[in-house]
Amino acid sequence: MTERTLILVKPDGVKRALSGEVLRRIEAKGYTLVAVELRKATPELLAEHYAEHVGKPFYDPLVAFMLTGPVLAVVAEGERVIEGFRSLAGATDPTVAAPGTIRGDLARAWDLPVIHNIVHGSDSPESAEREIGIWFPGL
Ligand code: DAT
Ligand code: MG
Repeated sequence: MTERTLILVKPDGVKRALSGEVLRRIEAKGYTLVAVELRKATPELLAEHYAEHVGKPFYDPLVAFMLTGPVLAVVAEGERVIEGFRSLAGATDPTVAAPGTIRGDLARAWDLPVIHNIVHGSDSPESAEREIGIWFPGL
């Protein structure tokens, strides 16, 4: 079934000029770009986006990191794109993310309280619908 997912190139990826590389990998895999917008997040928007992480030790550093620069917000579409993009992204910890994945190829451990791993991708159909509504309410 064709579905949609919400992808973010986080501030580390945008700063390192990897937005195009991430879009290239999404398109090369065969997914369709539905929306792409360079945005500055806000604390309110991030509180909604990361609602599941409120109260965790890395929550405040995560929100602070996501405010350090623009993010590229993307909606991509395709067969099983939600799990497909998670597979392209690789494991959360970039040190152990498999080579060949975005995180495995392009990120590494940082000496900071929050992991910098280039991309976000929705983790379920429910998350995708919720997150697309947050970032692209018009879609
Ligand atoms: P993912 O982005 O792979 O879905 P997540 O939703 O569990 O991972 O966490 C959101 C982000 O928060 C993740 O991309 C990086 C950061 N993060 C997660 N767990 C962390 C931890 N234990 N320490 C520091 N940062 C963490
Ligand atoms: Mg997540």
